[in-house]
Amino acid sequence: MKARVLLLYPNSTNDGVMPLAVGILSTIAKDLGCEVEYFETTFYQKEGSVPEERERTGEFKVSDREHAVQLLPHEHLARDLRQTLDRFRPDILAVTVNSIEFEQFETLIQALGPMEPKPFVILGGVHPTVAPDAVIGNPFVDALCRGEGEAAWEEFLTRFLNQQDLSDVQNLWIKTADGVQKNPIRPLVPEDQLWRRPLDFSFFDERHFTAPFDGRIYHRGQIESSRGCPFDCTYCANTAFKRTYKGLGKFVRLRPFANLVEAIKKQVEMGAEMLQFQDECFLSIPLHHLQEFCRWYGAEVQLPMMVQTRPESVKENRIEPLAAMGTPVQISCGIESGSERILHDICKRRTTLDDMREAFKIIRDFGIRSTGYTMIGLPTETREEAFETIFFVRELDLDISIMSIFYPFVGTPLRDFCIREEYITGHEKVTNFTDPPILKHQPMSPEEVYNIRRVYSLYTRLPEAYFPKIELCERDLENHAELYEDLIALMYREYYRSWDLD
Ligand code: B12
Ligand code: SF4
Repeated sequence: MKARVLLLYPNSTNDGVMPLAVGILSTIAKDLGCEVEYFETTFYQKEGSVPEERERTGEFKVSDREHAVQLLPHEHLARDLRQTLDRFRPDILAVTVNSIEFEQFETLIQALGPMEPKPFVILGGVHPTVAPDAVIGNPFVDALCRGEGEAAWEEFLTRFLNQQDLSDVQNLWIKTADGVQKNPIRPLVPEDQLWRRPLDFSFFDERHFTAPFDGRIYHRGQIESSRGCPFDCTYCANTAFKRTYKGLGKFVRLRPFANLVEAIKKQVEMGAEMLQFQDECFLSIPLHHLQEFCRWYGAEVQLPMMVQTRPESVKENRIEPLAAMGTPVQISCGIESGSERILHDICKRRTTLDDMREAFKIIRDFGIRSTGYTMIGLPTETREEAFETIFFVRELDLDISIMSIFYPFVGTPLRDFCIREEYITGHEKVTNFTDPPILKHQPMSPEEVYNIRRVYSLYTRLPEAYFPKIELCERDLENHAELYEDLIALMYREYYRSWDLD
């Protein structure tokens, strides 16, 4: 049998990304002889896109994104998907979703109305992994894949094409005449096999590489050099993945060097001007691998690169090889909070504020650009503690810092805590990192949390003499819109360091 597969990515933002899952699923399906098409919601206008909100609030420098990517009217979205379905008539609709995107998917499917003939609908990604009951509960969904898809998708498709029984494919939850068959998860794919197939990037055009960054538009490539994170933060989905995969093999896997080199070369051929590494903790890889990578990258590639890592992994001997490449590097670290109580009692981080001071000092001393991620609205957090975060960030002298409003993702220990303490019911909508918080009964009201985030860039960058004016904007932005714009303009003019890539 031949099969037509429609890959669907219900992106919640207007920023073009190339979900690696799409490239992986497509390669496998094409290798098995399937006809594959791709539909995504990215370039349809939508409310509440986080990167745009961060530009409005002075955390990201405004780029000419509207010029770079023409957005289609939101009303066309369901119509265009319907047309694609009617024209392509897929046998399988394969959807990749994080939590927020699952809600987009449900809304979209409702807007579509009945589908004849209905394709076999299978969902995979973070949300089906951490919240399988909610996903399989959707009447439109036939199956879901928990955890990694490389081997499960291949086995599912092979059986589908051969019209064999699908009910016991490992990793899959699948609806059968006898109810939902919940199959166990197979062992993790070992690192020497995980990246063996090159990804199919054929669906991604210029818009997907378009990255508004630091006031300019770049052609940005995305790359995975390792998978999995060794830490267990209480607010992170990674903790749920690790629980799911307990006893099923090595969780943190390192991409073999030769394979990584080929993947980077491909990005360069596709015109990348900078590379964003998707790894959650780039510097946790063994030192000799890092040194080997830096020697090669510094000599052969030299494109600006952006990595994320934990402050604990920042050590002089790991930053030195990066700096020695002589190519611009940006390192982003999760700070989360400047309050020791929140950091230790709520986030269960073992790191201290002094450790983070040291980490960012090392980054700065080596002339590397730094980004710090913080959160506000964590359970039990007070206004004083939120300001401890603000003052901590001021002290660190970061190049970029963004603040996100805490949302308790399914599968995380902090969500269980919030439900136990009745801060949430567990039935709230998934929100974006810049939306008002969902937690009830907190020392700070939802408005206060929301308002502080909107002026975070001003509180963290402008001299303290401006605090009374910033507070006016914080408490009543609607009536101080002009002052707010002036302060943001002042901040960019006098107190912002652009990344000089020329
Ligand atoms: C890189 C990254 C980003 C990048 C790129 C995202 C992208 N869409 O490509 C950027 C910076 C844009 C980003 C943004 C956001 N991210 Co992010 N991101 C990641 C990160 C670090 C890696 C993702 C990745 O590429 N993994 C590698 C790929 C191959 O894995 P995968 O997508 O899971 O796919 C595998 C399986 O899930 C499965 N699979 C996936 N889909 C399907 C479909 C089918 C049919 C099948 C069979 C299998 C299958 O097979 C794949 C291969 O094994 C993850 C952390 C993580 N460990 O997942 C967070 C993560 C996914 N992000 C997260 C969040 C919250 C966000 C934001 C919502 C934050 C925000 N509010 O701004 C936004 C969402 C906006 C958006 N458009 O995506 C959370 C999601 C939590 C949740 N429960 O939903 C994660 C898990 C981080 C965390 N630790 O909490 N992100
Ligand atoms: S270090 Fe980052 S990816 Fe790893 S568990 Fe903590 S928050 Fe999640």
